[in-house]
Amino acid sequence: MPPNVPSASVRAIARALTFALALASVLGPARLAAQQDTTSHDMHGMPGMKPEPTPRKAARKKPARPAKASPAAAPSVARDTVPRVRKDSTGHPPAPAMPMTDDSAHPAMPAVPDSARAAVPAMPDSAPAAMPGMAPMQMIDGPLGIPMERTGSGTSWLPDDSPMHAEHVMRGPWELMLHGVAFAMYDKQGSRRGDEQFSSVNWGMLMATRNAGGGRLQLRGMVSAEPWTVGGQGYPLLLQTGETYRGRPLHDRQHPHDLFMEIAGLYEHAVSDRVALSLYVAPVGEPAIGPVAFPHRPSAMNDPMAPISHHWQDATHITFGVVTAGIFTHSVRLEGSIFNGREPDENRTNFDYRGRSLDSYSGRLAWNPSSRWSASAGYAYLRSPEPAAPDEAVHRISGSIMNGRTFGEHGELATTLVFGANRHADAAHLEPSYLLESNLEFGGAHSIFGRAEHVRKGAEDLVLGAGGPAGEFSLTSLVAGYVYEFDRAGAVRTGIGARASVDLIPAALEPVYGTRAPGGFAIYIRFRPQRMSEGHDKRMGAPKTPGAHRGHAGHE
Ligand SMILES: [Cu+2]
Repeated sequence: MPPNVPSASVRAIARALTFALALASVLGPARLAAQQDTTSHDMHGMPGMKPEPTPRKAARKKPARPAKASPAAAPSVARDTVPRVRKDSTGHPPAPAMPMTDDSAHPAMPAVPDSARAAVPAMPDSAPAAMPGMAPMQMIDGPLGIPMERTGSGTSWLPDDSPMHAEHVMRGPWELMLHGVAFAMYDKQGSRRGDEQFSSVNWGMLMATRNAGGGRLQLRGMVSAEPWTVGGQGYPLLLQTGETYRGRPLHDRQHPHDLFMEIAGLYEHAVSDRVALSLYVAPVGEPAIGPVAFPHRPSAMNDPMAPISHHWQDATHITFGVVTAGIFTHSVRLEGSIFNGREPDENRTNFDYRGRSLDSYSGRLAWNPSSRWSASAGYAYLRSPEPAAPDEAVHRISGSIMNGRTFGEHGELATTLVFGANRHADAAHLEPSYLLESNLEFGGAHSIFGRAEHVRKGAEDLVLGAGGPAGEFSLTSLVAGYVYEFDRAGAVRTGIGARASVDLIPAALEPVYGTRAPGGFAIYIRFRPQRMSEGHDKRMGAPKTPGAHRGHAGHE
């Protein structure tokens, strides 16, 4: 394929560089502060956080709050009805040696002057760098003892053993968590419908959680710079379809995500020691439909690119207007949503409410039978998802199975299987899609991932035009990738990755693509927060040195 016209390439490169610089300027101070300050951890440099004038002093003046969870209560986590503050990442009750407030929370790791560090054999180089993530480690679990790790996109559930990559700090009664990822990538897709582009796929999310009114309140804000760092026509991705650019449906490109990906509040409250209710209100958010959306899936964490079945499975993760009510036990959750069923328009920085109402609905059942597994099944009626065909309603059914586990010091394995199908209201049959993806982090610098998809898309989806092939086509996409994390010392982990894909398409599409096996590749730099905890079973496991299981920076 010929490269883009030069001016477009230059613009794209400038965009990528601007973004990389902005990211560096945001993350740089955080790392610096983290390395210099071994006694406290606050939110320097995090987007959206206004530093308090005297954050540490203010925090120190607060009297120590008594621990809510008594040692006797800890083993019966699943029976707790009131959300509790989990005092360390092992799930053990706070030991006397580990008071929970302020500076004294680090008795096991006193601040050691730089000059002295080398002389402390018991504390390898991980100690100083580990401290930033190791500030008073409190996590506000949900009602019924459901761990924070289960939090997926919207109100979806992940396996409890899914590791969280996040920054974390307590501010008074609030637990603040910053999640996110940023990729700066060069992407080249082959064949007649391919293209190449520099872009940055990215998102950041701030979650503020606190106990309130006998339940747990969580406020979320999630943003993406993709309207600028990817651009309105999206990045090249063969066989991808969905949404529009300049009034025309996109094909072979993935649209950028909106600036506002989520603005939502979630309140959960136990009504007995086994049952709790939840209410999710989101000016921008995700209705209860399908699997955990791919940006939040541990199994998709190292892959910058979207699944080609996105609009068959989880594309509703950005919806402008959602209300979801749910009832759940420790292992089962049933939810219903009403929402604005229109997909985001091509103005990526505004709120898409004009002329819209909560005209669509969905229901979903989620089941976490053990800490490593999560399954879901859902149905949605989308009244008018596409502006180009406003009279066309869509029925969507979905099912998913996720597995997550950690092993060794830092190893993790996450796998997701998804089924999602659309039926247009005027069509008699379903257009199905299947996805299987996995991410394996060996525990050191190396990670591998893969994704296989099979989806049926119509000529209209693929924008084949009046003279092109008609009907429906079975499309297969195979992806493999590798990430080498070369900077593992700080709060932000930096890796370099590569991703290759090959697609298998029917003979009818050969005239369009020029081949039956079009392919593509991308190389990229990936930034993400360090891993926050070692997963649920680790916390419930044998006692460890307090703090030794967190932050784990530097040493492998
Ligand atoms: Cu999306």
